[in-house]
Amino acid sequence: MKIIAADVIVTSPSRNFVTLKITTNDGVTGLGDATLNGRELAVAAYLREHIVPLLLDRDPHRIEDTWQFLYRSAYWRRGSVTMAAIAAVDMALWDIKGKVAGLPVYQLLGGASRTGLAAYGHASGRDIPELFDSIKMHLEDGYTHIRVQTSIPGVRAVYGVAAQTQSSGERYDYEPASRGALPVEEDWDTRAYLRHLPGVFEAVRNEFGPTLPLLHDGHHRMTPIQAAKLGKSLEPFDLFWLEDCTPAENQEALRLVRQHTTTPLAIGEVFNTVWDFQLLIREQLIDYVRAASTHFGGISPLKKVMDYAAQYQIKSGFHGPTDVSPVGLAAQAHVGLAIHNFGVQEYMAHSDRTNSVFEQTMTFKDGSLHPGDAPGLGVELNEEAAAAFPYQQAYLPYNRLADGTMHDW
Ligand code: KDG
Ligand code: MG
Repeated sequence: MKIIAADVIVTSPSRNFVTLKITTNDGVTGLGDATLNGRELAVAAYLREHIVPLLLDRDPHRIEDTWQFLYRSAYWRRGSVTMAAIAAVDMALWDIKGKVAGLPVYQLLGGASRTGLAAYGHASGRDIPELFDSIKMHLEDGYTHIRVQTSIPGVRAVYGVAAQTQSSGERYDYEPASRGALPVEEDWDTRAYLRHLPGVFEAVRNEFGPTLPLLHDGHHRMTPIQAAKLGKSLEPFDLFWLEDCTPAENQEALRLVRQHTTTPLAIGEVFNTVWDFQLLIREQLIDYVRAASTHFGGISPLKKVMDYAAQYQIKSGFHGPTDVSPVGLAAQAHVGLAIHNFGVQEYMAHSDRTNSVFEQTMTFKDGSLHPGDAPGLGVELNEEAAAAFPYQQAYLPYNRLADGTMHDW
């Protein structure tokens, strides 16, 4: 069996997605997600110009060897563009292997360790009543775990907070905040945030009781001591996790945070490789691995990092916002179903338009996500539908402090 074609498809049904489609001489096809939000075309060019020519005539069954070849032969290792491109190849080859075997990918990874995946949804509100409505709506939709993000007095727009009131069944996408030639500028005030957030969680606990697993994303905005203070002040509200409390570049910062708080920590959505987690796992500085199959080199390294994490009782919490395509989401759902140390899956649900382009076997029922039992990943790309939605330039927003200083978004 050999690869005879590899095509890169860029489509924007509700947002931009980059998909790699590999075809074999037997007519089997496999899909991989290569979407890098805001920098999509860099990955599309990397694939088209530098990877597709290397794939032709290769044996699609040699997944590990192809991964190592693409990683090592580039010499210039790691980085989000390179790793998203390698991820797409890895996923597409697992998809093909599953189709040839007649098995869903999770069966090839060791079989199901559970009946389905617990998922968390994104509740948000510009004030407490709106936040409560959003939490209720997510509970009605079946979510068992809820991420809580709120506005902050004095700050105009905050990451993760829908700019409009949400009603049941209606989706929101805060990323990118707008499409167009330039990214949108937002503002930020960490001290106001640290003062406001504990009261919000207190109100949520008073309203929804002690048992509901609650999550929060700090989106890389705090210094180590600020993160430690937040973790400590949230302890009475028993969070399931506090995510990205500090910027990921300084991993040693987590040592300081850990010394001060027992609030569980999740980190790694911007990490690209297994090596990025080495220190954090070995020193047990985190509780959840936030990698996404798409930005992390695919299914193969995701399984490896989780096997390493298992030795330290660290669990998965794979990154699943809507900028991870249905192909990327399926890829990590197969991993999540198979591994023993699954924690929770982030699940925002894609728009109907996205789902009309990516036809899927994935289901979300009674709070449980399942990738389905079709051979391979369980996603097919409707190329005719995809062609109706051409690429649109889109950027993520960015932050400035009151005095104009750039800050992490
Ligand atoms: O493209 C950026 C998003 O993937 C990121 O901001 C989402 O932080 C995020 C999350 O936890 O889903
Ligand atoms: Mg996040």
